[in-house]
Amino acid sequence: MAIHVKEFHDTNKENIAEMIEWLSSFGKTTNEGVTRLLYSKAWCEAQSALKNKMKAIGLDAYFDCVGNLFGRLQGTDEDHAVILTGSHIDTVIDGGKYDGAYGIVASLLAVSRLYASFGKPQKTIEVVSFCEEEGSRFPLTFWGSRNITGMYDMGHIRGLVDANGISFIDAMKEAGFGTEKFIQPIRSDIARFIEVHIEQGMELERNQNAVGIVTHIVGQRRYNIRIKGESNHAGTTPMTLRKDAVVTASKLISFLTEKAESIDSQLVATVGKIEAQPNVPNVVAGEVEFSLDIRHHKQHVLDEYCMSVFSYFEEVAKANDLIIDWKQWMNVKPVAMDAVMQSKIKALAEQKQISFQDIVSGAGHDAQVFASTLPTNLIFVPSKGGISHNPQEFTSSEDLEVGVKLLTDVLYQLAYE
Ligand code: HGY
Ligand code: MN
Ligand code: MN
Repeated sequence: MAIHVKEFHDTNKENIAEMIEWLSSFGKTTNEGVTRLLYSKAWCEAQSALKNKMKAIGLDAYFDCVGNLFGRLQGTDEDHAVILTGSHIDTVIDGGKYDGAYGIVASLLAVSRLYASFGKPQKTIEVVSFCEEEGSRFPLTFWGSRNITGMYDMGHIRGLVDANGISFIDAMKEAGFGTEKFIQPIRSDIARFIEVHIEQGMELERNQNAVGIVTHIVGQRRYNIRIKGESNHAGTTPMTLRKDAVVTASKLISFLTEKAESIDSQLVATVGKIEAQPNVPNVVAGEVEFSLDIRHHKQHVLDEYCMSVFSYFEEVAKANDLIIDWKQWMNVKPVAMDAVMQSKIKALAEQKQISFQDIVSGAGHDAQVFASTLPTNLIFVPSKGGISHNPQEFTSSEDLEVGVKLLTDVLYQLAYE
């Protein structure tokens, strides 16, 4: 089937790399990273600057009441459901310039090129800047996309506070959201979602492919684990009489790490955050709290791993007369991307001589929230050295531009043909 691909003249003076630099200026850290946490000052400034950018392109820009930002290019067929494209505006603490931001900027550029080259589409396209995906400020992820799909509402944030004790609801109100001033977030008029994102791994670079067409996104489970032992004097408490929460934590962390390595080579388990109390050198730690992030693209592997880890935790607690409890605060199932569209994207890539491969996403994405309810696709561009969630995160402007070009072709096919 001959693919109908039209050349687009790029009317944008700005290019993708300049736009990435511009967006990364909101929340820039001292070591060239980016910290843009939900409802923070940098977040507010970035969202309002993007709204102006959307208006400048000629899109109808608007917020919903949780702070998702949309730029709408109305189609001539008013009744057809919306083709949604975009990514998240929030970042991890001291993260990179591209995670999330690239997907938003690439979608803006693609839509502005299409509008400049072909005018109004048949089907409405909306560019979205999701308010939050990472779970970096509050212990809750996908706040933006899960509100749009109706998986979350205001009830899910009750009692949540950030590291400074600021409540989720107060932070939202402080940023001007959470009020009837804006439309409700839940949507039933979306036909499909497509996201471009940096790979955040090193497969594309290693295989020298320009894009990754994602087949599945891994399932993810995140926990907070708390160990309650007994604080005591470091000098006068014999080793055999201690209830040392740090020693216990080290046992649990060694077990869960070895178990992950032995159970399946593609399973990953990460303890990224750990706090000891009272956290002073001459006191046996009475309490330790640590995070656990577990990922795999098969549900039964996640189930098997969690079962063995938590039964081990129970054994250790019993044998050492300690309290070990855990709270799951994230549970996202592994999902498959839309296979029909995957093959169309491959055909477009071939047509444009863009090297591509299938790829499983080890990172979580808003695309996995939509994939459980509507046809969804995710396209990766390479990350230099596979580095991400780090100020060193980098993708060349050539690689960024390939992703924009492919997204433009895909949106043309979806909304103009
Ligand atoms: O943690 C992740 O997988 C994503 O970057 N939020
Ligand atoms: Mn991320
Ligand atoms: Mn991301």
